[in-house]
Amino acid sequence: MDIHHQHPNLLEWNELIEQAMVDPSSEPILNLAEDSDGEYDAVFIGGGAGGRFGAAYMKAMGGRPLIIDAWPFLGGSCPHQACVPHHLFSEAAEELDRMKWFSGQLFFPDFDADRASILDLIHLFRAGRGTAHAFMNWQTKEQLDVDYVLNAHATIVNSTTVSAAGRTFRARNLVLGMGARPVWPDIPGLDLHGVHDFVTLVEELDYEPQSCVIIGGSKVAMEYGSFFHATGCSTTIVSRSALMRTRSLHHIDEDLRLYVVDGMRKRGMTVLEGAHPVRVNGEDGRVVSVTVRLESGDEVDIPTDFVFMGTGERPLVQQAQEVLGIEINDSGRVVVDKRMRSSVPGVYAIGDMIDGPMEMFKARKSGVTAARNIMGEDLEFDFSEYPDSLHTTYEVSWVGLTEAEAREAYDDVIIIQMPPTVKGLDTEHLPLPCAEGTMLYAFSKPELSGFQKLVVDADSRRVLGAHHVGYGAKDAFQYLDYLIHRPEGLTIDTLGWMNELFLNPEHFVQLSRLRAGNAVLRDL
Ligand code: KPC
Repeated sequence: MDIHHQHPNLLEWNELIEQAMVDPSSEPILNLAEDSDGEYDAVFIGGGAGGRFGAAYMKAMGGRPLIIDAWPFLGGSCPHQACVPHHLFSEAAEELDRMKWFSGQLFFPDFDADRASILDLIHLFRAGRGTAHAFMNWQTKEQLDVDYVLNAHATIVNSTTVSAAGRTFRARNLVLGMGARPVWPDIPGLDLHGVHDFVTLVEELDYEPQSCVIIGGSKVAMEYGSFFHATGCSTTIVSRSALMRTRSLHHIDEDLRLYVVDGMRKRGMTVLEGAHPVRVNGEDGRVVSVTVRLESGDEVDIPTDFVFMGTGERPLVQQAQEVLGIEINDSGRVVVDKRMRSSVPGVYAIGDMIDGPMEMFKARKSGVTAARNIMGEDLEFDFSEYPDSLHTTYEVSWVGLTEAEAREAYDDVIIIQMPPTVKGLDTEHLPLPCAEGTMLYAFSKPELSGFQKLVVDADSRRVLGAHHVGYGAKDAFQYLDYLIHRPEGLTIDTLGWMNELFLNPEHFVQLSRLRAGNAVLRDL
């Protein structure tokens, strides 16, 4: 179907995408300019965040990009199965958590677990995700003027040629952005009905789980586990590593980690660290329990009707490996340099195909980095340092060094923290920190009102790291990241002289100002 001369609105796009999704024999969707027989500057294989942003940037610079994607929509897994549903579920988890703590108090009704349904939220997501898909297609065509072929599998012929939708496309460069898919370890019983990952959850869940065992200790495990548990689906996490101590997360401050994991336990979740899943057991083809070897060596059977896999993802590298002989590292990711160039000349890789966090900023910026290098710029993208976050029933955000890392690297480190660690202070009853989203907790259940820590080098007075559990502060960490990683850094004096918006969630401004007058800095 050639839609280049048509201009579907969002509703029409939505219908077109929906039809393509339900009909496996549906035609490819072609949005190709008249002169599309010419050579492209790059074919972006995969129109997820990396491919879409890379192609858009290239077009804006006067280049000729083409995106090819097997799905009938652009935007990739984020709006379809990954970050968008996760954010919807995490927002629901936050609301449900508040409703449970305040059940029958103030203006809150009695909490009704029957109305908190995982399935309802999945249906809500499935019914609504098409609007994001439609917008991605509309924006990329009408506003960004990028050529694309959707609903078509791309076959790599060589490093300058790709075929799709019965056509052959030539390009000076290929940019590989085919994304990643969840990977399951080799444990007996994973073929039973009732075993899901974040993809099959939104695509296939067909019953309301009553309890859940999560295998793995990843961000996904913590985030989805907190959501399931908040709906009343009693959840156990089985993790080999201590939570938030997996290799994929860096700069996790121990006090922040303890506040987060204790908070999960306080809400009734079972967190088994140092535990190994042995097998998933079934009856009549359905999950009934999981056998787990505990840290002690004892084996226990945990009854459950639902198993959720939070054991990580692997990129889709097979075609590039077989056809191009591209170099892959031990963790299955494409090896690239800081310009996103792979081992094959003219072939770039971006997003979840390469090492580093499987996060949006890396996907989009790696796509843009590939595009700008292809267009002749000499641009490096170093994503070894970045701000990070996850959801439990809280927003958890962090950037820069932990207290322990800072003490290793600097002689004189001070900590600004709320609640402070002072023996005998009885901080369980301290209504601080309080800010957006924690005021009700602060006045009713103060120990639930969050945690924050600022790590400062007392000699240079520079902020080295910031760590926060609460609400409303996550976006500030984008800017804290920028400020503290500038060559001149961010001093406690500059931070303490910012114009805070009353009880700003990070609180760091007010607390920094209380100490900035000291010639010799001290903890607070
Ligand atoms: C709707 C939304 O912004 C989340 S999906 C983003 C996909 S993309 O804009 O291609 O990064």
